[in-house]
Amino acid sequence: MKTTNPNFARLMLVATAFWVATSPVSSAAEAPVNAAKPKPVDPTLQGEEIAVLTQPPFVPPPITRRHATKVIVHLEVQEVVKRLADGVDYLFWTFGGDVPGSFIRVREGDLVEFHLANHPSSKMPHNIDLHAVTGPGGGAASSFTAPGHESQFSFKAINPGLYVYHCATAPVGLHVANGMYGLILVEPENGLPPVDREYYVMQGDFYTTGRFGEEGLQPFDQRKAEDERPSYVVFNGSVGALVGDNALKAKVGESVRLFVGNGGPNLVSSFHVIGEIFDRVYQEGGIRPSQEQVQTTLVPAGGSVIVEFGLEVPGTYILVDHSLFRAFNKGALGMLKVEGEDNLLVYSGKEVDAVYLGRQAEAGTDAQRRVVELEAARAAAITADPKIASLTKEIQIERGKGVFMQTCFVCHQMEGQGIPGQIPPLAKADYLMEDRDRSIRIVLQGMTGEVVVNEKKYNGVMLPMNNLSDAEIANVLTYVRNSFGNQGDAIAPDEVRRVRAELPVVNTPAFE
Ligand code: HEC
Ligand SMILES: [Cu+2]
Repeated sequence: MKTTNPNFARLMLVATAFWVATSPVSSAAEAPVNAAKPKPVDPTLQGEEIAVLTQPPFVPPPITRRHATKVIVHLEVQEVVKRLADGVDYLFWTFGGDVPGSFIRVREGDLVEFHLANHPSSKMPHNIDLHAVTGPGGGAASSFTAPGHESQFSFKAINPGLYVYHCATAPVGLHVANGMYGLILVEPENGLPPVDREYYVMQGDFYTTGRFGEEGLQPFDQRKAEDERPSYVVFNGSVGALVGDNALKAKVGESVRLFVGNGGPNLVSSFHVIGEIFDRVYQEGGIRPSQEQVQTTLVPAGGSVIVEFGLEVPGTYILVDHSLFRAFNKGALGMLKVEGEDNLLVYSGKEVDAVYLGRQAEAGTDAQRRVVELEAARAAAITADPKIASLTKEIQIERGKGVFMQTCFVCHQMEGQGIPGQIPPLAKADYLMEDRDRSIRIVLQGMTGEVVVNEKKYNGVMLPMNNLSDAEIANVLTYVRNSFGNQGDAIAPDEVRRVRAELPVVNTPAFE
């Protein structure tokens, strides 16, 4: 039976697939751009088509053709703020707008013409390393793409299997931690055995300054990433991405194939479906079933697995990383809802217990979403009140004084007077007062090079202080802007958060 998916059509990124009768491989004479490097003609290729890409949890339809072709893949990198959990946003870097990136499906022997675009609104250059590519860097060197640009390279899919792709731009760990990974399936020449449903699930670990569930736009935390202490471990890019209304669906009697990836960047997944046994496991994403009747299978970081199972009994099956604190406390939990007739010969019992699922069961409910909206509205109403605003500023100044006395005064001195010729003053400092965002950036990023403050030149080094929280930076700047003869306004933690998010590498010492 063919894979049938009712939601499939509306999720296609590129719904067109077409054939061109003429030879797909242009000769050197027809393509003057490549004149210097004539491409050899591949006699095995017939025709040309545009790849159908899908967003998770959906998978493009199985390939039915029995010959190789030229497949054109268009993938666009987008840097987008999206939900990581209820009330928690994160600036994701994505292949195709989602985490994980769009699913790519080609056939063994195909020539893949890859177009990687980087949206003009991106702040960072990106590239792609496909583990399906045979060649240095897996395409990374040929696909380095600045914002607003597009790169093109081609590769022959000579190895069938389920492969991870990811960004490999330095610092690689950061790009992958921000969500830059996905799966490409190279189907074997004769295809995979038919099943009723196929889905795409990919695990990833996320490192935010705030703890799990701490609200607001959360910046990346370099130290937690180095220590491999994620705040979130999730399937398909967010807590609850496969829960409730977003659960995977199937019916009793059907067979299901999951293409499971692990983007990491750090953790290995112990992938398990509570209440099911994998009839077949294609270990590590290889193309032959290598094991049968498996309970839990390892998915390496930067690796994958294919699992297949039949469904005998209706109910809700829970997908987890069986490292259980990840599942129940950090988000690595999804659901497969199976409808159909009870089969009392196989199982009789009550539905999945809500207590067992804990807080994950409620993720994504309307009530929770509403509470987040109301809390945001309340916070906005409070800050809009001028009396509260001025009291807030007084509190910030007092708190900021504490930060200054711990952190800044050693160099800038007690009265902010600085040290002549070495440390610029903050007292009555024109440079400080000129530009709010710049002063935030100086604390986050540090400062070097020549600077003129109150008509005197300085050329020293101030180290970044990005280990201070948004609130601490807002408070210390509010303090200096309202002390030592300066007359200024308050700087809100939200401004610091915004500036920090605009500088995604700020927490990341350059690795190159
Ligand atoms: C290790 C010494 C040191 C510490 C600690 C330090 N600074 Fe600086 N700061 C400097 C130096 C040196 C410069 C000038 C850098 C240059 O010349 O390029 C500077 C420049 C600045 C500037 C821009 C120039 C000006 O006077 O307006 C600001 C604003 C500033 N620092 C704020 C802070 C704040 C706020 C803190 C505490 C959170 C802090 N600094 C901690 C050494 C330090
Ligand atoms: Cu990247």
